[in-house]
Amino acid sequence: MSFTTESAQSIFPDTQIATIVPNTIEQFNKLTAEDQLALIWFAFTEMGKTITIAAPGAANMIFAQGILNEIKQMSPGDQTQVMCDLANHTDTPICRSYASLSMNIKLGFWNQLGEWMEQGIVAPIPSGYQLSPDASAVLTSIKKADSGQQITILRNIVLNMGFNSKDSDQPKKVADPVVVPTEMANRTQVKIEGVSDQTVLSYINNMNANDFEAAVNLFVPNGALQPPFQKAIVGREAILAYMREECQGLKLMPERGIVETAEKDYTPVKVTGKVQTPWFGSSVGMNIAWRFLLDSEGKIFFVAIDLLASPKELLNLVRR
Ligand code: EQ3
Repeated sequence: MSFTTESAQSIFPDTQIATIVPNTIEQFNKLTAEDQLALIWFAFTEMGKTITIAAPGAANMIFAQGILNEIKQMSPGDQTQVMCDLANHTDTPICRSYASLSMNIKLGFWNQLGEWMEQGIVAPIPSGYQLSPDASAVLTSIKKADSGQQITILRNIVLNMGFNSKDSDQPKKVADPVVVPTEMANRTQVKIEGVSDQTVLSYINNMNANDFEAAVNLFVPNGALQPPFQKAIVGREAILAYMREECQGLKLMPERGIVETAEKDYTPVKVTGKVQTPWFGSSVGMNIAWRFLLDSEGKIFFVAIDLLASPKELLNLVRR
């Protein structure tokens, strides 16, 4: 019997993932829209003391410009209503447009609104806003999380806002412009303590060079990639589309790993290290594990990317 995408998920079962992320999001989703918006504002103000956010280039923001300008021209009451609608997933034209934006443009949209809220161009969270006890408890959980976990919570919340429908009134999905891979001569070559496998090294090097086609060619045709807290994405085409949307400008910094002896012709490899997102650069290093399963030809059959529960997990490379 060989591996399936399903059974591959249980390699390195001792890996401790950051369950604080889905748990906090679940609690957050039960709050009122007003509490949700105020809570993110407070969480951001708190985080902003230690980390800075890098605004995306103007070219990427063109697709959100229409709704941003519309909001800018509204009365403060209407601006607050739009933000509540987004949090409530209300069916409005703005909520539909928002849902069609790519992940990076959604984040850039809120980043712009946040700046305008600070400048008084968009209605701010009323000063003296009192969070409900439930919302305060969620804020306390967010404060307890490490910075990598905090930005993952915020990103996932922002990503789910708006209104998505399959009907014909739903605007077409907007993709980020495709970036050109780094020239061969300028690419970095990582070293991983304990791992010299060429497929694993090439995967990391290609991802760091934004060469997603080369990265995806390292997979078997029906290979799978499982992002943190998500279902596995199966097949080269789907993985490539995902990488183009989610992986531009990521910096993968693997540190160490372990290659297990092959089982049923498949070799499990676990690598741990840090990942930086272009949004926060070197001010936030997420603690990450990659759990690879390579086939007998050295192709990637499966890779799970996990956000780790604590930095201690970076050293958890136990054999089964
Ligand atoms: C204005 C304000 C503050 C208040 C208002 O009331 C409400 C809102 C929503 C506000 C604004 C919020 C803002 C501006 C939020 C912005 C959040 C941002 C920029 C979050 C960015 C997070 C990025 C993350 C977590 C990236 C993680 C990437 C990872 C882990 C990548 C992993 C991968 C690797 C390593 C692979 O090998 C394969 C692919 C994969 C992507 C899985």
